[in-house]
Amino acid sequence: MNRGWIICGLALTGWLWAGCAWGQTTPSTQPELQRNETPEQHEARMTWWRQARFGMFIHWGVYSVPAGTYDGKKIAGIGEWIMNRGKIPVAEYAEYAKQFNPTKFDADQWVETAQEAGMKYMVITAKHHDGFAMFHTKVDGYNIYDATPFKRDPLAELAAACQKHGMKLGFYYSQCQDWHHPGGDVKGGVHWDKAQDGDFDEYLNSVAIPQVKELLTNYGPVSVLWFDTATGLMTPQRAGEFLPLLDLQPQIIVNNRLGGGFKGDTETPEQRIPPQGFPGRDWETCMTINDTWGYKSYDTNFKSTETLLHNLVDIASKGGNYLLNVGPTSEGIIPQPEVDRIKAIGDWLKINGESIYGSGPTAFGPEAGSLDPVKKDRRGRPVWVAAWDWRCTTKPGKLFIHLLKWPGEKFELSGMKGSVTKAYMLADAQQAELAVQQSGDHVSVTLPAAPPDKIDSVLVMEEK
Ligand code: FHN
Repeated sequence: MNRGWIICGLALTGWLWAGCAWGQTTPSTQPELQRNETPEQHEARMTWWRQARFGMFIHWGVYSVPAGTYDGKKIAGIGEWIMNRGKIPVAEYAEYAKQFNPTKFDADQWVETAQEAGMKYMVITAKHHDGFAMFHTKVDGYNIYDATPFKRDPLAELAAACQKHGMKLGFYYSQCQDWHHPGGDVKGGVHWDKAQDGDFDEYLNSVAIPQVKELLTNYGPVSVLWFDTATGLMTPQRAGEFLPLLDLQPQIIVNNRLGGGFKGDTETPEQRIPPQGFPGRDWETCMTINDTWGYKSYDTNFKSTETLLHNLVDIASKGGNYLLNVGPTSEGIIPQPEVDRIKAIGDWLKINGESIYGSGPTAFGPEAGSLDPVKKDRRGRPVWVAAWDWRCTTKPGKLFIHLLKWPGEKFELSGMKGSVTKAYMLADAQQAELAVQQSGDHVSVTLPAAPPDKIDSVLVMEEK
C-alpha cells in the first residue's frame, strides 16, 4: 500500500477516532491501514508475541533522580509525571540529568532477571513525556549520553544483551507529549513554562520522527514499538508521517497508541484486565507492580506475587499478554521487591510454563466472573466482578485448569465438550493419573491430598 493511500485511509477514518486516542483501549473498527501484508504474513509476524504471553515493561528515565520528591515535597501521582505534576520549569528539570549516573546499570543482568522471571520480551522507555532520550540521539544533547555524567547508551547495551541472550526488545516512545522540546504536546494543552511553546509539526519533524528513525535504525532488530498518549494533535496526516519508518523493521509489532486512526497490531488496556479480552484482536495488559511506572523512592505498595501471578493466568485465559512494569532507580537497579516478585513468577513458570506460553484462551468462557447487578463504572456500565476460583488455558487436546483456590478433594466441572482421556497435575513430573468421572458434560477429578502450589496448581485434562 503506498503512502498516499495510507494517509487517505487515515483521513477517512480519523474522525471515528477523535477524542478517544488517549490511552486507547477500545477495540477499533478501522480497516487495516498500516502494513502491506497478507493475513498469513500478519499471522507470522505476530507468532512470537502470541507465544510469549509475558513481557517486562521498563520505565526508566531522569525522573528516577527526584524519585517522587520535588522541592522537599512528595509529588502525588505516578513518578514519571513529576515534571508535569510539580510544574517543574524546563531548565530546572533538565538539571536532574547532571545527577543521573546509573553506574550500577548492567544490561546483561536486566535481561537475565527478565529471563529468570520467564519474560520473553522487554519494552523500555526510549523517551517518555519529559522529553529526555535514554539513548544517544543525534537530534540534540538532551539525552543520557550527552547530558549526564554516565556517558553511555543504555539502549545500545540492552540491545546487545538482548541479542546475546535471545530476548526480544521493544522501545516505548512518547510521540505526542514532550514537555521539554518546544512544540511538544502537553496533556490538556496547558504549558507551565514558555520554553514549551512552539510548533507541533516542527517538533514532530525535528525531534519525534528523527528519533523514532534512529531507534529503528541503530539498535539492530526492534521487535516492538510502543507509542503512548496520542493527543488530539495527532491527526491522520501526522500519524501517516511515522508509518514509512516501520519499513525499517518489517517484523516490528506496533501498539494502538500512535493516534490519528492508526489501529496498530495490539490493544493495550492499562492497569486492568478486560473481562472477556478482545476477541479478534491481539492485546496486552500493561500494569505496574506498585502504583507508579517510573521509580518513586517511597512507593512500597507492591502487589503480592499471588496477585501478579493470578493476573498473568487470568490474562492468558483470555488470550492476552501481560506486560509487567519495573521502575529502575537512578543508580540503574531494578528494585529488589520487584525482582523478588517477578522471579517468584519465573519459578512457577519453570514448572507450569506449558500452560501459559503459546496457550489459547479458555474453553469455558464465563468462569472468570460476572457483572455486578448494582455497581457501575464511571461510564455507567456494570462492573465486572472477577471470580478467583479457577481459570482455564488451552492447547490442542489439552485443558489446563488453574486452581487458584484449592477446591479440596475433587474438582467439579460442567460444560466439558470433549471426553477426558487423562488427568494429572502439571507439577507432577511422573504425570500420575488422577481418577476422572465423566457423565455427559460434567467431569469430576479426584485431586491429590495437597495442592502442589500455594498460588496456582495446574490440573491438566487431556481430551479427545
Ligand atoms: O502517561 C503514561 C504513563 O506515564 C505510562 O507511561 C503509561 C504506561 O502505559 N502510559 C501513559 C498513560 O496511559
